[in-house]
Amino acid sequence: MPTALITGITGQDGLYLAELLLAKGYDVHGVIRGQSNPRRELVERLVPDVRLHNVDLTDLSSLMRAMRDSEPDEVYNLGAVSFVAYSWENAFVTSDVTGLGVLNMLEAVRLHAGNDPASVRFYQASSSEMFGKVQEVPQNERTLLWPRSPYGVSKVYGHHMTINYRESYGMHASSGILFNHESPRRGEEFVTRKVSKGVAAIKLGRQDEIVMGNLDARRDWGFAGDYVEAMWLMLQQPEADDYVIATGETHSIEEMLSVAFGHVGISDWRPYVRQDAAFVRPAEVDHLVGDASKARRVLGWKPTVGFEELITGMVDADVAALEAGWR
Ligand code: NDP
Ligand code: GDR
Repeated sequence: MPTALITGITGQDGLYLAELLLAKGYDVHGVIRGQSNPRRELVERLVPDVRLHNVDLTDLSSLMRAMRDSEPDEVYNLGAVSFVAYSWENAFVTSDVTGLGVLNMLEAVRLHAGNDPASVRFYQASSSEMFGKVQEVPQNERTLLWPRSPYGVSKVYGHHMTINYRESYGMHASSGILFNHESPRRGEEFVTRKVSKGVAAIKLGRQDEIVMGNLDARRDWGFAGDYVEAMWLMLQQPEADDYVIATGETHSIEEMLSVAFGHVGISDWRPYVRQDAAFVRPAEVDHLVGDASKARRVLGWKPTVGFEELITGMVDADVAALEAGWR
């Protein structure tokens, strides 16, 4: 039975990845931070077979202890301060966790693996935010990186450090450059979930409006369940490498609003959406769209959930949760 260690187990992707690996027969370990993490109960309920370790990405010794106690064949580094807007107000902590945290994890893996650096396979959760002010459309693995936020800059650091450890030490370290992926488990601070939850609450008469930022931005949105499959596929390859994972389709925030409101029978969303400068970012990434042809060719990966199905599914899940009194 292979063993995997996941950082970021309490997040959207960590939960889907844990479910995927457990279904494949892995022994799954997860790291959880904080002395009283409010999401521990969720992890214990959804994936009770995962063994949890108290670890923080900023603390190398705690990572080394988790490596020693779990003895993983595969490490998935999903932990990060991941909300782009927050990263301007908290640039140091973002750099510490999302940037230097990757170096800590790579060092823990390298030191644990000893004379056989490739014996532990490593996945780094890189991001389309690294393309930022896009230098070509669509973006692929060779597109010049031009990050536009402290989060994006931190991810570029982690991405290059992963490549550097692969090249310097012969580690089996892969970087997945993932475009936005969503699900009913998405954090409520992100735009798709903010909209799905807001639309559900408006439909049920519990909220009057959604207050938002830039409605012109476009994103390449896929389903998180599909994207964790790509992470696993990367670590099954004989050679480590970097892959863009995306749908290749973009939609604007306005289109997303139209689909979400349309699904609950509201054809004109404009009276329900108010823009507020508080949600507009100091710098924006406007035209992210990924070219995942390498992943299709080498990994045999392709997305299975389309944009409308993704958004309407999220609205349905939020309506059901609100009606059931879960949220
Ligand atoms: P989430 O924000 O849902 O989860 C982030 C995870 O990181 C949480 O489990 C969080 O734990 C953990 N974390 C934060 N700080 C620390 C720390 N100091 N030490 C240990 N763990 C920490 O992110 P997603 O699941 O959406 O994304 C997973 C990864 O993929 C992230 O690295 C993200 O940047 C990256 N990514 C995500 C994309 C997406 O569209 N979802 C696209 C591209 C990349 P806690 O519960 O304690 O806060
Ligand atoms: P993003 O996701 O920044 O792409 O990062 P987010 O959903 O936060 O924003 C997407 C776009 O929507 C615009 N927007 C708003 N965003 C939020 N959150 N709230 C609003 O009210 C709002 N109004 C408009 C934003 O300006 C932006 O253009 C996500 C994260 O998961 C990262 O960790 C990951 O690396 C990238 O996706 C790929």
